[in-house]
Amino acid sequence: QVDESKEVESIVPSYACQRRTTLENHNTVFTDALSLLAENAELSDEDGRGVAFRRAAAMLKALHSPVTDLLQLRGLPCLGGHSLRVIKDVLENGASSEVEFTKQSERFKALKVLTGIFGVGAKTAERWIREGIHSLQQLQDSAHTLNRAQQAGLEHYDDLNQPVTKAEGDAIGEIVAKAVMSVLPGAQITLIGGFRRGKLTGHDVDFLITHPEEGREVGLMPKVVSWLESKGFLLYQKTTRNSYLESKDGPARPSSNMDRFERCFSIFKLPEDEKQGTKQTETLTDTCSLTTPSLVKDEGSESTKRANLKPWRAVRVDLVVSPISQFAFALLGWTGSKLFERELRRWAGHEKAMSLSSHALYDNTQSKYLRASSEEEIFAHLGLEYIPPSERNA
Ligand code: TTP
Ligand code: MN
Ligand code: MN
Ligand code: MN
Repeated sequence: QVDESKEVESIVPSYACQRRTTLENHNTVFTDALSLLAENAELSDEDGRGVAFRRAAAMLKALHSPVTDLLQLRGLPCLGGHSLRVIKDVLENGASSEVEFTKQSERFKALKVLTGIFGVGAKTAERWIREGIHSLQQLQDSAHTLNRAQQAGLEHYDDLNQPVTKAEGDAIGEIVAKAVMSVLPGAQITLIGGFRRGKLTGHDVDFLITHPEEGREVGLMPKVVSWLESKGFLLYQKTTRNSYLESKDGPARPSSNMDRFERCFSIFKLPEDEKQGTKQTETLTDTCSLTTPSLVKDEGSESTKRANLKPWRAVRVDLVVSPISQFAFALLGWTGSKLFERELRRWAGHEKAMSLSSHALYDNTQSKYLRASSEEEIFAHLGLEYIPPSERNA
């Protein structure tokens, strides 16, 4: 007796990597609520609950019309009892009481503020909160010594918590390209992460670097970093060398989801003039006010930073270097979304007896690695329909 016209979708596959999820979302009131509960669970070291909320939210993102009645959810996958209660609450009351309670809670607010510092994870934040530290001021007043990443994170807190625009991402791409071409002509740079999926803003900018000749990419990162440092583009950087070749546990079975490429987590100093690029004339007045000597003189002070009157902005940038033989796997693994990646690996393991990582795909039945030089080939190996980056926004 379900009203067919009210049904939002007849068949929705249960793995996010089987679905096309664009940025257009007809169910934001539900997905925002579930995402907040997922975030709270992740910040509270309850990853299982976090994934359950993320899966429920992702399923709703894939629907083509708004859910207006619980009956429409019959037969849809990924909805556990807890998620259904949240959806029901939103449908009946316009908001979820659990979400509202969580948002107001001192604990959640403190976790958000503290993990908003680059270099501070859920565990560290939790420890500080137990000591009564709930704000940046309390942290600064405490006796805690911060590591180099956290010091940089605190120093550039406001900039790093302001979303990065696509224009800023492109400006950084030009700088990275100049650096890479200066130290290894012929190398290739690809925008990855959220911007490759078509997002208009992100929390950082991600790039994958390779060279068409296998082996030429070895040792590239320190050279790129030196070039960037010599030009004053880096406020912070931590380079990790490739640990893939030395590992003993087999390439497709890493001890964690972290891959082992040569990589660099950094904070860029993006000058305003680079950021504005060709639009410089339109924003001439802004540019002039930014370089007024009386304002520049004040550059380091807290108040100036908060008013953002300095002629540059701090932006988080991730750089990854991959050998060409692993490029397709690295590209697929670093394009996201995080849930889409997790679902690809779950599909590979549970449905195909394969192990997928950002380095390789291993077929446990045939006991061999499956090669691929494009993302399309990897989807084909996995028996999945190809999903382009813009539809991986699960
Ligand atoms: P993020 O940059 O964290 O996420 P994002 O680009 O999707 O979102 P945002 O716009 O907020 O920046 O990660 C990008 C992808 O890289 C994501 O799919 C996970 C993957 N990744 C790894 O494979 N290994 C890692 O160590 C990290 C940090 C990310
Ligand atoms: Mn739609
Ligand atoms: Mn990103
Ligand atoms: Mn990133």
